[in-house]
Amino acid sequence: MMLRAGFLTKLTMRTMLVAIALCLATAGTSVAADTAEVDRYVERFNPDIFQLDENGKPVHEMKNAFSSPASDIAQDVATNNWFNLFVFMPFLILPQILLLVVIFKFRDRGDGRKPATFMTNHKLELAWTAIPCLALVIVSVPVWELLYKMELPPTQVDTNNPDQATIVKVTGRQFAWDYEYKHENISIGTDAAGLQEPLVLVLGRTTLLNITSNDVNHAWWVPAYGVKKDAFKGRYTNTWFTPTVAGVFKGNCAELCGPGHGIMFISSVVVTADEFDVYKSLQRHRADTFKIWNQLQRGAGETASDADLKALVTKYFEKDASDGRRFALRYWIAANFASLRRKPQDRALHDDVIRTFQSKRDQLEQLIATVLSSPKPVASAE
Ligand SMILES: [Cu+2]
Repeated sequence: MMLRAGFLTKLTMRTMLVAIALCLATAGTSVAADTAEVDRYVERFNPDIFQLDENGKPVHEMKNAFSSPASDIAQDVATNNWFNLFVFMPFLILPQILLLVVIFKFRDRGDGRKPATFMTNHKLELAWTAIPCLALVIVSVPVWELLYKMELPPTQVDTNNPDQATIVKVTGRQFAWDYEYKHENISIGTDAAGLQEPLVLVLGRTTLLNITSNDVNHAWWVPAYGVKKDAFKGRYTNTWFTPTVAGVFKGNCAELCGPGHGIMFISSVVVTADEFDVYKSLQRHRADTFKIWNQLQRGAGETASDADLKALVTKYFEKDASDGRRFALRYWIAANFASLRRKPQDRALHDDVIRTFQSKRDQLEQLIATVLSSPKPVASAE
């Protein structure tokens, strides 16, 4: 009997151990999968546009409107370009053929014949003036049409409806771009490391840009969108396009604006409407994560105290403890660290970030879990 009881206890203990091990394993995977999800969104909304693959090639290449159009306007620009090429190609090829014919047909055959010496042929001159003129007129028709189209978005797009149109105020400054989304109330510019943030747009949703400058003249140019527009101080220029391809698109300032002009990059990310909803939620909580971020990423070598951090995290969730807010905090910490790792502005800080990123992140993840699992404090009467 005793033996049997002992065996049973052993069995129960073993089962319990297995169960605990299973629980731990599942918990481990879920945390890992969770951070992977955060990292996936960081890569989606703020990709490293200078990232190189294992062969040293850029992961995100600069695409152009002709070979890889990524908007309706770019598609029109590409079509226009092929049409122009088709119309003008005979003017390139025909003279070369005629030149070969003349060289062959009127060559010196050694029979004493004298070459012709006439200078003019009015009919011929009229023809080779009129035909190119006609070609220019033919080509100008679709070009004017496209230039006109570029001015204003299609009338069927309701620009007051955020599901139909994204309106962004674009402000150039030496040497970065600031973006303000009108409907969404989002303001972005440079990230935690002072690097340019991408303009995030929605696939198939018409985008209107109102472009201006804070200082000197700039130009907002993303070749794959087929858009290049000047930015002047005290004035607005307008353009629009509808992204037709999801992905990362690079551009640059296209108006010489000072010593940093060459590195006044533009990047833009086209996402689905669902992803954009996540993006909006992240932006809504962003400002509230600053204090926690500052505490977490103190000077090189310094470590944030658990107590200070916990107080800030608790305060952060006092406003609302939703999943979206939780995800936003984890996202911004990961995104900020990702930016700092990309650009070593301060060498010591950069090395510190590389070395301590994982432990700091774990510290925060732990704190978030603790704060959210602890019972809500009773609101004080004050
Ligand atoms: Cu510039």
